[in-house]
Amino acid sequence: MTQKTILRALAGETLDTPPIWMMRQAGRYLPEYRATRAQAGDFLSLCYNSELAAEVTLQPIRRYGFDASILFADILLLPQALGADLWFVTGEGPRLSTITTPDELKALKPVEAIHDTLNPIYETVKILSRELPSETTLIGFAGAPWTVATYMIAGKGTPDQGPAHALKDADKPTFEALLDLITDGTIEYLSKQIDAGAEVIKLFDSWAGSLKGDDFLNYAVKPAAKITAALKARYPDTPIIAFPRGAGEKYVGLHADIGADCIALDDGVTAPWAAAHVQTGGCVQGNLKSSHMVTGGDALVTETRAIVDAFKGGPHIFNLGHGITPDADPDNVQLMIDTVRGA
Ligand code: 1CP
Repeated sequence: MTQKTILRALAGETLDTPPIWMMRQAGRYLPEYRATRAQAGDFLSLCYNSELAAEVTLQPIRRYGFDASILFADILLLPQALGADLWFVTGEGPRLSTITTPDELKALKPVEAIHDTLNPIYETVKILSRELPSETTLIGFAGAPWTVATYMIAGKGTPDQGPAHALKDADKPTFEALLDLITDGTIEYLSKQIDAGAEVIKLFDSWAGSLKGDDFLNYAVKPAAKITAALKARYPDTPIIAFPRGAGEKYVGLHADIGADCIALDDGVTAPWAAAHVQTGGCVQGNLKSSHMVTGGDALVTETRAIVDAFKGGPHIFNLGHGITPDADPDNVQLMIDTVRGA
């Protein structure tokens, strides 16, 4: 049976044309997303409305024919399922009740309870596995424990993850117990996504870059490795993409250290460097600056071709180095796709 292109790349195959999808491909830059989000009421209602969440997941597939779709949800639903309060402030972003003391940690729910909240997400996955075109791969995801912990500790997004670093330094046992709880919850959450039909899993460690020295090993690499080991034991055939954003030189060796089939690259490394030092370990994905989706033009075409060229000697999935932003022009996405497929 001919496999889907994304699965072939994740299995280590070098393809003539890299398969392509885009981080945050369902989102505010698309008018059809804004319409469905308005219909749902607010962002969280959209996440928990399985029919509408499936609809916005399908929108970029219909418009562009990407090779993969990513479940529409958010990394902050797991903290909510563990008992944290979660809401979104328009124009500012997420807010959560904070976990910084042993008592607050103890008040969270046990891992087994998360499915009560997260069942609609599994339902979205089931709808998608029925409705996606047969050539499109369905990616499930979660936040990596450190990144999720930074939001649970600070109660919001922070530029330097200061509150999480402060708890790590002031009360390591509480910090590490929180990370362990998130790790165990993530394993159960992702297992249910795979049971429901997710074919690939991606772990987003958006704030891994602020972990220095041994902290990177202990709080980015080890929790991710624990999650991949647990998932591989249960689902040996489900590929895993790890995205330790901002890892820089520490990207080297991560396929093996995390046990991931693919490492996603931000735009802080050059493609030729990553081809020589990271792609040697397995499939890579990412690297194009998201700002090209705003500015477009010759620079987009030149940079897209350069990335395709740099990674042509090994397994590669074309993607951005981070999520597309709401001010992006949908026509620039089409230009990127045409450039990759026509290159
Ligand atoms: O107003 C809106 O419609 C909300 C904007 C939005 C969207 C479209 C948020 C709020 N989350 C999402 C969806 C989302 N989030 C997806 C869905 C699928 C897709 O990619 O198409 C995914 C994979 C995420 C993952 C996510 N959420 C991450 C990791 C990836 C990354 O971008 O670094 C993070 C850090 C979040 C937290 C979050 N959720 C939303 C916002 C604005 C934020 C960032 C907050 C901050 O600035 O720290």
